[in-house]
Amino acid sequence: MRSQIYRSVSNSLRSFISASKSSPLCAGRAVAAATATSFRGKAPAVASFYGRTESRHVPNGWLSGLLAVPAAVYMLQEQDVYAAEMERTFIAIKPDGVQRGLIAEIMSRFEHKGFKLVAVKLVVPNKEFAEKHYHDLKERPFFSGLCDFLSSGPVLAMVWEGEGVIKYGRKLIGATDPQKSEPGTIRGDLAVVVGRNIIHGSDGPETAKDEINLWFKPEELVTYQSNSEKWVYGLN
Ligand code: DAT
Ligand code: MG
Repeated sequence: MRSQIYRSVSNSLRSFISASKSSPLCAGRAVAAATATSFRGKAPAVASFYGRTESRHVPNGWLSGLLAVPAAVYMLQEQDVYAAEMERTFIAIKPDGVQRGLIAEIMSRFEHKGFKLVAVKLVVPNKEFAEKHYHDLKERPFFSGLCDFLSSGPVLAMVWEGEGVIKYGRKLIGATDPQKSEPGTIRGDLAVVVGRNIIHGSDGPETAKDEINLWFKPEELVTYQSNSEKWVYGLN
């Protein structure tokens, strides 16, 4: 939905741009990287627009006309505009992953993929908090032991942002039981048994929202534009 709105805004801009194509505005090289944010407390979303124009010479006489054009329109000139629909997901390295020195390894997999870290903190949750986090599993026989374990030591709580990060984050993590996780996944490469599977990741948009709100205050989420985004996102 958001994506459609942004695409339609982009399309309008492009129509405007092509209408003025015969003017000397197709000049210069520019990279447009405008980030529209709509973080009102609990429902974060970011849309980024990236694009590129080709270099051309600008005859001097055209300069005054050029200055009269709104910068945003100028920068979107003849560009392939990419409207990314950003999501955020909650990822936690459990006490076993922290104690085994796997923080950097795990974070790098998300980072190298192209996802963006927007919140991180090291906390020792108490058992009541762990029970809230795993509330959907309270009927399971392992529930109490699981909550004891999560509250037994430091947990690295994180929020990662990117297009498709909720679903793809789960792919990076791998199957719940490391015996069934594919090699190449975090659990597949770094864990052996289900009771010590080192990492948690939200399993859908609703849980992502709930878990981010449980572990983080809204002001702990950092909205910023990463330098690499213009290389991670784009259309050809
Ligand atoms: P996931 O963490 O992949 O979302 P889940 O939500 O079903 O998996 O379970 C939460 C955690 O509970 C899981 O990471 C490890 C533990 N767990 C799941 N099934 C288990 C089992 N059969 N025995 C012991 N622990 C289990
Ligand atoms: Mg789960």
